[in-house]
Amino acid sequence: MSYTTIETEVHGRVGLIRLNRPKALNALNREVMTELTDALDEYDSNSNIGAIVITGNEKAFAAGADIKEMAEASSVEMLQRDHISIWDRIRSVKKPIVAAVSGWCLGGGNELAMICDMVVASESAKFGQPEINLGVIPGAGGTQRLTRAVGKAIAMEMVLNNRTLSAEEAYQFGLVNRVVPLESYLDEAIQLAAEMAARAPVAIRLGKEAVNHAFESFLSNGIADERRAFYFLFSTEDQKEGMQAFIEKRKPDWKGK
Ligand code: DAK
Repeated sequence: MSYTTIETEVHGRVGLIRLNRPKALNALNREVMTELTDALDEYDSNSNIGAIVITGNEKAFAAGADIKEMAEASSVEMLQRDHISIWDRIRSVKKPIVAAVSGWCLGGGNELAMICDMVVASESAKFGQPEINLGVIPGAGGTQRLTRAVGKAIAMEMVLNNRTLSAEEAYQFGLVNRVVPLESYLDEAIQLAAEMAARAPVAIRLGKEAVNHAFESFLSNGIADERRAFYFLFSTEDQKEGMQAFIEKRKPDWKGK
């Protein structure tokens, strides 16, 4: 499929999506969001792809939702644009997604990074939820995911007082997995995704689901779901292969079955 506001590339078993509106600092307009979710769906249903990387450019991962597109919208118009179902589509992607973040990662851009499963940041990455400057609050899960990631104190400062985190701070507060030099952040993200893409596919899918449950449900529900998934994995060929390979001191040959 060909796109106008994103670019896609395949690196082995990793599907890369690059947001590509550099003049607007990759602001997430409706076209970007539609193309992004189409590309994610395509990778998610392609058995040759095991993990996905979303990136922007060195200056901006994404500076938020497109302010120019929503400035004049009424509440009902915003509701009718059905942003929520688009964000839900991203949330329902089964394969692991790594965000490779450099430069501005603001508002909806930070919400996009947080909906990914891991974040690799360049040293120049800057994270924030500046919606308060526009007289609104985060609208795509920002207040919820951010608070769970960085804790109440820092989330309050970011949401209520536009505190921006440097890459190093974002790492200290648990918002990102690692901070690496600018020259290598994308390669590191692709490498991390490639490592997951080489692992047992069914276990990767259920592991992602189970960790997400910790964010989205009470502890007891999450633990019950995790246990069900754990027992279920003992009906897969990959579990047999993985444990046998360990015993035989060889690399497992995953079948995704
Ligand atoms: N939207 C539209 N255009 C943007 C933009 C944005 N978010 N951010 C930057 N741009 C554009 C600028 O207008 C400028 O365009 P031209 O004037 O050249 O045409 C170009 O990108 C370069 O920007 P600057 O000239 O401002 O560049 P600087 O380096 O001086 O400043 C900056 C960089 C990132 C500090 C600044 O651009 C900035 O403050 N940008 C806005 C950041 C922001 O407020 N982001 C939050 C947006 S609100 C929803 C879910 C989620 C959301 C909404 C709804 N639903 C589920 C309904 C999310 C909301 C948001 O993200």
